[in-house]
Amino acid sequence: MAKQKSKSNKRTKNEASPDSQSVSPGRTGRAVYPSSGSPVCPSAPDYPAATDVWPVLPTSPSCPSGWDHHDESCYFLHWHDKYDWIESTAFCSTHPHAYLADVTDNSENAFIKGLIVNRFANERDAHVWLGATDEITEGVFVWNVNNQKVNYTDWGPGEPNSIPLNIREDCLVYWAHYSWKWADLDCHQKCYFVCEMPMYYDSIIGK
Ligand SMILES: [Ca+2]
Ligand SMILES: [Ca+2]
Repeated sequence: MAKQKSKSNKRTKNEASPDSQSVSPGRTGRAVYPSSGSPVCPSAPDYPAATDVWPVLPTSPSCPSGWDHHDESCYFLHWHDKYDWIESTAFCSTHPHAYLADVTDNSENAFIKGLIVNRFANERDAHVWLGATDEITEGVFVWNVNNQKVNYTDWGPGEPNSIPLNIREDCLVYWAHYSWKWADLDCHQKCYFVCEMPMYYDSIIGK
């Protein structure tokens, strides 16, 4: 019985299907699903114009408004209010993928210094936090974002000096007094700070 039923439903190669008219690619851009066989995609000219349907992605990565671009990162110099190091770290983290900045080479250091000098040209004693501390092991500074040891450095004269002076200065800062070279400083001091985020996330997520 089963064999006979199957045979009765089978069409010959040249027999027209009731759905044969809808098998041809449609003009709506959608694949057409016939009652049997594989769906058929429309030919290329039937696709809508890119600007009509597809999301427009940036042609090159960019930074959010108010952030400055260098290399593959975006930077935000927080200059309105001063916060201690922990508060500054938390503030940066409120923006997706951002963190208190790490500085890994001379190019990045020079760029951030440029932001600072531009903003604080008349400041003589201001500090700007960076995201490193030697709180775990005295004298060994580590970037907070990835626990990497601080290799590139730009210490001011005599810095870091918490060990020779036997004072508690565990957090990394730019200091105007040293023409914005680095110093270690008491983490509880209130300072300006710089956040950093990878430019990649801005372009993909759009935040
Ligand atoms: Ca960095
Ligand atoms: Ca110091």
